Amino acid sequence: MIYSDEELRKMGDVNGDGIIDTKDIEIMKVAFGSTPGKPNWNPAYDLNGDGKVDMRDIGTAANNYGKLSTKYYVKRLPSMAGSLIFGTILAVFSR
Ligand SMILES: [Ca+2]
Ligand SMILES: [Ca+2]
Repeated sequence: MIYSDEELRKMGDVNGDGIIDTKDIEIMKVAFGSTPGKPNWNPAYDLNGDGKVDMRDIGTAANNYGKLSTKYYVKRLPSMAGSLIFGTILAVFSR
């Protein structure tokens, strides 16, 4: 199962690199307990949108650990396959 970047962000990919891993959980730990107005507050880390970053948000990221978005695959496509796809897209749009 591959998710869109937007879906994955809501599931815990707070740094937006296309995978939910320890980096995301570390970022959220720094913001733990934050609420709007606090210096470490970032609404992107409040996954359930209840106005604070707590165990429920970090739990969501932990439950989704290892899930990937399309971005993760695009970044890792071999350059040849990448340019082939890019060339195809260009060809379609330049018609
Ligand atoms: Ca991530
Ligand atoms: Ca929350």
